[in-house]
Amino acid sequence: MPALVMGVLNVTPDSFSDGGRHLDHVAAVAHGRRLLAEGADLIDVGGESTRPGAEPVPEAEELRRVVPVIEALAAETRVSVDTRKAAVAHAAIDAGATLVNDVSASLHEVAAERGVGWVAMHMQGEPRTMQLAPGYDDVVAEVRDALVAAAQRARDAGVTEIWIDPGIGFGKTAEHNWTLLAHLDALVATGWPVVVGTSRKGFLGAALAAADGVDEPVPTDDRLAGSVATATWAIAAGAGMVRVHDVTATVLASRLVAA
Ligand code: PMM
Repeated sequence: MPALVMGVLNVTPDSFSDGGRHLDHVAAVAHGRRLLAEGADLIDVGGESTRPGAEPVPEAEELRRVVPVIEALAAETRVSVDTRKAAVAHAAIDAGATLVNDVSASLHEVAAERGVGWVAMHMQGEPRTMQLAPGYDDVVAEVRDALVAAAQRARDAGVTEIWIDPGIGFGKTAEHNWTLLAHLDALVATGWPVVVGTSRKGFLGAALAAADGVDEPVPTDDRLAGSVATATWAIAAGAGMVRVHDVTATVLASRLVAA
């Protein structure tokens, strides 16, 4: 079976005009439907940016952003909620989400209590400061061991659908990211299903620029080739799901790898 493609739907001020207003919801739902039409298997709805340096979003604001969008899309497809807050996860599940995509890898009890799936993503530190000085002795072993421990905790708590994700760009240098991608087999070998998110991330902008011999990172919108190449790489290494903005090309890549 081809790897699943999770389409990214960020309902944040920098993605639409001002997350949380009715028009933003209409635009967000329309974008989610577009990702579905492009072949996404599920839509990942998030209301708090976790980009390096991002400030935390208050709970009420995050709820206002994501709940109406999840309600609309969950009637049409599987929806995951990208959140670090238990209350937001609960409200998202009430609205129809069936997967908690948890970049803090701390919400397994919510997933257990509500009988939904859980993605445990690895992050060193927290978004506001995580890129200041990431450090590991052995990034592959440390990320793998932390994820296996998290997955076991979730299984023991009663969660039946558990994914692990190396958290590309979350408290990692570009070299850490490339090393993790080069050794994804170590995560796949744990037996837990693996999710990978490289889409449009900064390390691709830098690598694509270096390949072109320029200093300035390639802008976000011009990272399609790098996003699809690394998603294809991850799927070929055994990832069961990739989290992407560019759904059409990634779905084709996923089918090609399966073929
Ligand atoms: N990356 C971002 C947000 N959520 N969730 C998972 N499971 N894995 C990721 O790699 C991941 C994530 C940041 O990317 P964005 O700002 O483009 O959404």
